[in-house]
Amino acid sequence: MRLNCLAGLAVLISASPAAAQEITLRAVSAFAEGTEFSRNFERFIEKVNADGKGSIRINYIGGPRAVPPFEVGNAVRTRVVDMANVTGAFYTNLMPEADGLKLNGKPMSEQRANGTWEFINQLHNQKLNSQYLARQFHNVPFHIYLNKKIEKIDFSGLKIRVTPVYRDVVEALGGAPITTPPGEVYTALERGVVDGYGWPITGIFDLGWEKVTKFRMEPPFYSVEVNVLVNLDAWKSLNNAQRALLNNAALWLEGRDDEQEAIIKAERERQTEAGIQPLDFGPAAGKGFLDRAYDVAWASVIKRAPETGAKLRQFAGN
Ligand code: 173
Repeated sequence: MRLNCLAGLAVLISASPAAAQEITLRAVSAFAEGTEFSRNFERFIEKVNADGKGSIRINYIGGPRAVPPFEVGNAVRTRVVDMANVTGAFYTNLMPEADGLKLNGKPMSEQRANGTWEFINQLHNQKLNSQYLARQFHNVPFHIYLNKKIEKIDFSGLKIRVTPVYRDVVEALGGAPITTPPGEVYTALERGVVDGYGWPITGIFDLGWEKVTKFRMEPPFYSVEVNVLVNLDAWKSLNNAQRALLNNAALWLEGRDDEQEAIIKAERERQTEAGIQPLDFGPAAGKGFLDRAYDVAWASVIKRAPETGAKLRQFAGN
């Protein structure tokens, strides 16, 4: 009798629509596991897996050991993975407009309310076959870090590690850009293959780069953007409840940006303690640098994507 009951229960469970609809999404991050730009995505996964029990599960495959950073965009496009945590800088080959996302530092609540998110989502639908689920770190800027002291904001004679984020501004200021994924920066610095590198204000300690970094150039510039993308076919295969669950978790994730101000403050102090010296050339030089940095970056985006790039700039309002 007891066995019969259990057997009956098993049949009921396996036949119930909720169980049949549980879906697993395979996810990767373009940044190393457990480091600054994967951390909040990993918290997002934990939240989805807790809130979505029985309905949706994210299977986190991991960081760049699973898929090389510059191939993550294509892996989502072709559904080699269902979901990715990746910066637009790593898929500008598929979507030149992605280079313009760093130029919009407005909070996502505003970008969602004023049509920016929708426009960027359409671009991702068309060019990356993906849903633009969330954008993180709008309030975290980038810096150029150097091992050679400069007397003014001029990179002549310097080799600087870049991604598309920094390429235009480094070139405009006379530097020689060398593109590498994050995983190759430490060795390039150690061997003197580069004299400096672009990176956000946060995250260098995760990678041990403070051991091979002498200076941080001021001012900070642009806005970090790390996106959660979902392959569009995977997205369309979800039911309304599953999509709502992911959207809610996405808004929660975007809300984590409120924690960044304190993280940035602590990071700057820690860099000072580690002996990394700021190179600050004063407000006028700083403003000149920022104007130039935005001008050359927008010009580059608009050259590659005239109409859509111009529209992105309108939304950014700078
Ligand atoms: O420097 C980089 O690798 C880069 O482009 C980036 C973008 C967003 C967050 C961290 C790094």
